[in-house]
Amino acid sequence: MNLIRFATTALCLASFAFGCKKADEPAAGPAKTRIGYIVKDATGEWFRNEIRFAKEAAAKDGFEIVEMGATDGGAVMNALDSVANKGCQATVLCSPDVKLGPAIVRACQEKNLKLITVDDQLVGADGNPLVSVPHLGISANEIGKLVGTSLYDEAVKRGWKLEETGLLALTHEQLPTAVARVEGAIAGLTSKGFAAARIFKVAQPEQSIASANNAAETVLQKHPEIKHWLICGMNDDAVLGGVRRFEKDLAATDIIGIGINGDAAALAEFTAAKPTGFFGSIQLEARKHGEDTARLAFKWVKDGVAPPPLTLTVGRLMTRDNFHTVRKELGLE
Ligand code: FCA
Repeated sequence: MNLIRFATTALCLASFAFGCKKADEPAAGPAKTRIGYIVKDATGEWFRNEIRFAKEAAAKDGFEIVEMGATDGGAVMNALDSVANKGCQATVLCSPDVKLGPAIVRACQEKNLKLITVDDQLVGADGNPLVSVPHLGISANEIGKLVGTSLYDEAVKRGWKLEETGLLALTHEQLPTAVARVEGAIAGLTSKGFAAARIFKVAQPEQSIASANNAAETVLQKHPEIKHWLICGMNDDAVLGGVRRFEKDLAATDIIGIGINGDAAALAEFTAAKPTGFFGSIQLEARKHGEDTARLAFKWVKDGVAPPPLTLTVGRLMTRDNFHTVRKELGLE
């Protein structure tokens, strides 16, 4: 009898426990919010970093990133389709062609996809920035100025005669941020008294090391009278292309190149056994770009809070002397 009572009680308890467990199980809740992250150069280090930091933010805050690369206009349209089909209600975008602005905005409206741009701001038919699309980018002109004044300071430190010194400015007119960076560098340099007559601009048609390398060639051939060279461009790749070409004909000590981004390629220059012509890079806030754009998009979807229309980030000069410190302070090491 006792045994039967015990067994019955045990059974009751077991079923009670089982019942409780069932009641405790979370009801199949909605899937996590998904945010698209579409970039013009999915294998490029800058963009790998941005996506890595976006994913870190997503993991912390409980949402998901759907990443895609898009190297031309057609690919951007396909990527917008894809992220919408995968359930994203918002996407971050760095377009390979900023002039596609109005078409991109239309496509996002049709898909009910909220849009934030990162790095490269879209422009309208009139060539002006599309201010209706929230954007997070760099303060391109200020960062360029820092390049220019830093180039000047280092030339003076090396005791170069300014009459024998030229600036190779690698330009990329299709992209407003690239224009603003290079114009800023030129403004920074001339604000210190550097002669405009020894500023040599040349266009790099593509955003690549090879394209900058070819462009640099033409300036080098035309100006044998210049003994020392300063080099600026839109980012580390541009300046690296210029530096590598000039190093073929000149001693690395006669070249001061300062890039922008703080890519691994720049760090490799700083750790090379002997100093190269690539003197410095402006370290940008890669973590902020990735994390903040992803979080702003998430908040927009989840809480209906629209992102600020424009956020501009700053940069810091780093050279072989201080790059670890700068990167640690920015949470990059
Ligand atoms: C542009 C450049 C990148 C990086 C970013 C902030 O997209 O292509 O290299 O500088 O702006």
